[in-house]
Amino acid sequence: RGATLTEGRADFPADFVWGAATASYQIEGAAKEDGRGLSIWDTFSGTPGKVAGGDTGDVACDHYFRYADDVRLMSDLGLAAYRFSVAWPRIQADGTGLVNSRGLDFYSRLVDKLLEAGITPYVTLYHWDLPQALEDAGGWPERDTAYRFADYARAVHARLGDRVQHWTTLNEPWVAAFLGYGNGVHAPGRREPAAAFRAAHHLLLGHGLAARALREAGAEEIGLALNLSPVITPAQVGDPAAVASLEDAEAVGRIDTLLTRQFLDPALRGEYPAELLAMIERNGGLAHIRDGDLEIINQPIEVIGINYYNPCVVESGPGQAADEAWPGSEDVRFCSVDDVPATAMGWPIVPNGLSRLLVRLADDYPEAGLVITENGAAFEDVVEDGRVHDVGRTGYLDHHLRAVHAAIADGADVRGYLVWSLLDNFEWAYGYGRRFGIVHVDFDTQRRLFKDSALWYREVIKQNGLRGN
Ligand code: PNW
Repeated sequence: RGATLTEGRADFPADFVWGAATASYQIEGAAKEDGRGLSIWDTFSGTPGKVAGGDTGDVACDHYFRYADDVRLMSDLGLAAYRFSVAWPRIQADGTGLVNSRGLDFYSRLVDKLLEAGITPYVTLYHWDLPQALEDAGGWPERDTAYRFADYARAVHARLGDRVQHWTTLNEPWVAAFLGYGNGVHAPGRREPAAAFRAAHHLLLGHGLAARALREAGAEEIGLALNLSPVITPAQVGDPAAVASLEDAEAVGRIDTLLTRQFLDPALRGEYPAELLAMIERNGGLAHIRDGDLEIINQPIEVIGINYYNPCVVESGPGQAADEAWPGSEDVRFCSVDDVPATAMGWPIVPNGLSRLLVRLADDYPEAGLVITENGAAFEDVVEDGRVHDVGRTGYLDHHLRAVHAAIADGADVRGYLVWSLLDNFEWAYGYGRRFGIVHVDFDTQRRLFKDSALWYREVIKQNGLRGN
C-alpha cells in the first residue's frame, strides 16, 4: 500500500494518519469544575497507599483550562489527529440520568479548536474514569453498568457526532477489568478474580451496546482499543523464529487467550474461546454470560486500536499461577528480560514485537483495520538550558515506527500512529513519577516544553516517514 524503503528511508502510505494521544483523568485536572462528579480514580488516588507519592489527578496538566494552548502545541507539531477521552462523570455526575451540558460544552469547545487547527479528533468514550456512584452500585462486575455506558455513549454522540467521525468505545478493557478488579493495582482496587471476569464480559457488552447505538446515530468509524502484546518465550525476544517447546507453547496460549482472544474473538467473531470459558468456569462460573450477549458484542467495527509497549514474555512454570491479574493461567511464569534495554517502567524495548503483533492481527482478524492508538516510552528526562535531550524516547519511537513500516510492507492494514503521549501526565499508580510525553510539563508552573523527541516527530510527520541514517 505504498510503503517503500530506500536506503534506510521509510516512506509511509500517503493517507497514513500521524497523531498523539492522551486520556481525561491523566491530563484534565479541574476535578470539581462545572458539575463533574467523582470517578473511581478520584476515590482511588485519594486513598493513602494506592498511588505513588499520594499523587492525584486534581490538577494534572490543567488541560481543562489550557486546552486552547495545548491545541496550539499540536498544531505546531503538525499533528493530523488527536486522540482524547471523555470523562464520564463530567457528562453524568452519577453515571446515569440527566446529562450535564456544561461538561459536554468543554469537549465541544475542544473539538471546535481542533477542527479550526485542521486536526481530526479521535474520541475515546471510556479511559477508566467510571463514575463512583456506579462503582457503589457494583461497578463493571454488575450487568447494569454496560447499559449505563451505552446511554452515556449516546449522549456524547448526540452532542459531538456532527463533528466527530472517529469513535473508540473502550480503552484497554483488560487493564480496567484485571488490574481494577483482579490484582487491585488500579481503581477501584478490588482483588476478586471472579469479579474481574465478570467485569471483562460487561465491558464487552457495554462495547457492543455502545457500538450499536453509535452506528444507529450515524458514526462512521467505530473501534475498540486494546493493550496488545505478542506473547512470546524468552528465546523469541532475540530470535523471533525460535521454536517453543510444547509446554511453553501452552503457557503462551493461555496468556494470549486472556489478553487478546478474550476480547477480539467475541468482538469480531461473536464467540469466546473454549479455553477461556473453562478458565471463567473455574473462577466464579459462567452465569453472567447470557444468551444473546455474544450477538450484541459482535458489532461490525472498522478499527482495532492497538496500544503497544512491550511483548509479554512467558514460559511454562509447572505448579505456578502467573499472578492475580491472570486468573486461570496455571503453570505460567512471567519472565524478566535482562538482555535488552528497558524504559523507566522497566519494560523491555522490543520493536520487532510490534511487527509480529501487527502481522498476526492482520492474519487472524482481517475483519478490521489497524490503528496504533498508543505507543511510547517513559524515560527519566532532564531539562538542561531549556532543552530535553530524550534520545532514549526518540530511539524508541524511531525503532517502533520502522517496525510498523515493516508490517505495512508485509501487508498489514495499518492506517495511523498515535504517540503516547502528547504530554507528561498522571501515570496511574505511578503518579507523576513516570514521564511519557513528547512535550515536557513542569507540574509546578504548568509550562510546556517540546522535548527533542517532539521536534523529531514534527520532522517525521512533515516527511511522512523516516529519513535514512
Ligand atoms: C496504558 N499493564 O496503560 C494506558 O492506556 C495509558 O493510559 C497509560 O498511560 C499507558 O499505557 C502507559 O502505561 C497500561 O500493566 C497500564 O499491562 C498498565 C498496563 C498496560 C497498559
